[in-house]
Amino acid sequence: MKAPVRVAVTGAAGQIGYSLLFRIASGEMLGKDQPVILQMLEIPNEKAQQALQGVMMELEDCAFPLLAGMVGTDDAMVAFKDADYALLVGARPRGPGMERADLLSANAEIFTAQGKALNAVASRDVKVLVVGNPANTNAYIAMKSAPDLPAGNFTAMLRLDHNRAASQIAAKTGKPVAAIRHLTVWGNHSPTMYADYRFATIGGEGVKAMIGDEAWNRDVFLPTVGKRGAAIIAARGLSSAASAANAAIDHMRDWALGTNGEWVTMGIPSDGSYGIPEGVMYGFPVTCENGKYTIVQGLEIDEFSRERMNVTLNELEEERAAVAHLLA
Ligand code: NAX
Repeated sequence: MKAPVRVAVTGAAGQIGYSLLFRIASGEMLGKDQPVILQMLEIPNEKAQQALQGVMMELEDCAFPLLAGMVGTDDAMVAFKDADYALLVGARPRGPGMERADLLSANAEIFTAQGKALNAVASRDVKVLVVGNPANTNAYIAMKSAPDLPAGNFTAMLRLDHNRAASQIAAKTGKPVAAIRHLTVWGNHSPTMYADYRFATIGGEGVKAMIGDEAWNRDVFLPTVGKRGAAIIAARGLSSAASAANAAIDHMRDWALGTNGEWVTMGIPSDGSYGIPEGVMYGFPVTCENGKYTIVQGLEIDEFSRERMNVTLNELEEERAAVAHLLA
């Protein structure tokens, strides 16, 4: 058996946390041979801390063979101590009457503090995934607040959008979702994201040709994927939780254990590829190997795609500008 690794999860008593922690502890994220120590962070509020205690009791009651230890805390310095993986799920939701700028700055405060704590106490190789919204900008803020850690350790979750896109294509083509290769989602985790199946194949056949109908892409596919989060809220009365936790597991598993050449989508700091300015936390197609991701290169960007990629980039630039003064 391997030595245990430390996995920090913030927002541990929330909806996503409840779907996520049990899967991490059962080995679905890092493998059935990898013991984990869960380090869970919640806000210093009696109700939240009590709820966290309840989650920890349930984790205990599962008697997971791979769960080598647990810490529940309201202190980021404790939660992130020597963390090898950090899933930043907790965030400030938009309250009644709250403007977008207020939401950005409330979250900037959280992710500045958490970035600093990671910088101070986490493993130098910590792999960070930001799930809490606005995920890309929160990840950017955490990255900027952790100057002693490699910027590439910070990522944002686009995987739910990727998985949603894959399922829509499977339904449209009548093919199994597992057979879809080379799909990606560019940009921000928001309705502006650009899900792109131009390079996707199923059984070696091009998905674009299989679907054939350009209008479906623009009029059905992109709005369906972009507004899927809102559709879930309308149907369930609550935001996506199990599917978000599942996407977080997929993201971390693939980053840690590799994708065998398959493309996945990760929000990562741009290296300038595809004309996306360096440092912007943007969804790219990547492959993962030996714990590292690499952007898929050489894809042709047509006019429609460039336009879509710019719309989502502009939104990210606006978000970045709105929090710039807080990072100075
Ligand atoms: P919940 O409100 O159920 O849970 C969030 C938990 O985080 C709460 O228990 C809260 O006390 C805690 N929290 C808040 N601030 C914290 C802080 N500074 N430190 C530690 N804990 C803190 O929300 P849930 O449904 O679990 O969603 C969590 C976040 O994921 C939200 O920001 C949500 O918008 C975002 N999502 C992101 C998705 C993505 O694809 N990137 C999809 C799903 C989800 O909407």
